[in-house]
Amino acid sequence: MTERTLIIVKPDGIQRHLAGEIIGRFEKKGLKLVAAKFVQISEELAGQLYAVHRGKPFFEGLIKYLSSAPVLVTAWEAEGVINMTRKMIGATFGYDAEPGTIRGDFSCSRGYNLIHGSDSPASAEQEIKLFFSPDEIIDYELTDAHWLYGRND
Ligand code: IDP
Ligand code: MG
Repeated sequence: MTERTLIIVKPDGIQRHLAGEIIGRFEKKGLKLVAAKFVQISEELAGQLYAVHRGKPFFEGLIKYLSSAPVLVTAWEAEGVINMTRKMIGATFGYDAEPGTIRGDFSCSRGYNLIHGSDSPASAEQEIKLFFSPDEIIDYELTDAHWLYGRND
């Protein structure tokens, strides 16, 4: 079943000129970009995105970090997109993330880990709603869908 996920290039990703590199990985994988916006998000919105972490010792710092500078917010669509993108993103802390993953290749930090990706269909649906209205999510066909998603069985 087709799924969607919310991917955010966080402030350090933009400041470190890695937005193209990060987005390019998902493009080359064959995922379908369905929404995008470049914004500086408020502390309130950052708090909504990270509501599950409220009360944890790193929460205040996390909110300040995410709202401190612009971010690139995107939504992607594909069957199994959440699982695929979480694997491509890698473990939460840059120093733990495997080489070949985005965090493993570009981050050594605990909290400054370049990218957010939804972790379940339920959180993806909720998170996408925080950033995009339904008319900002574009319905279109990729011309190479046959070659990207083809099956031989
Ligand atoms: P995830 O981004 O891999 O899903 P979560 O556990 O959902 O990781 O944490 C959300 C974000 O909070 C992380 O991406 C990271 O930026 C930050 N964070 C998580 N744990 C810590 C910590 O122990 N110290 C500082 N920042 C943290
Ligand atoms: Mg998370």
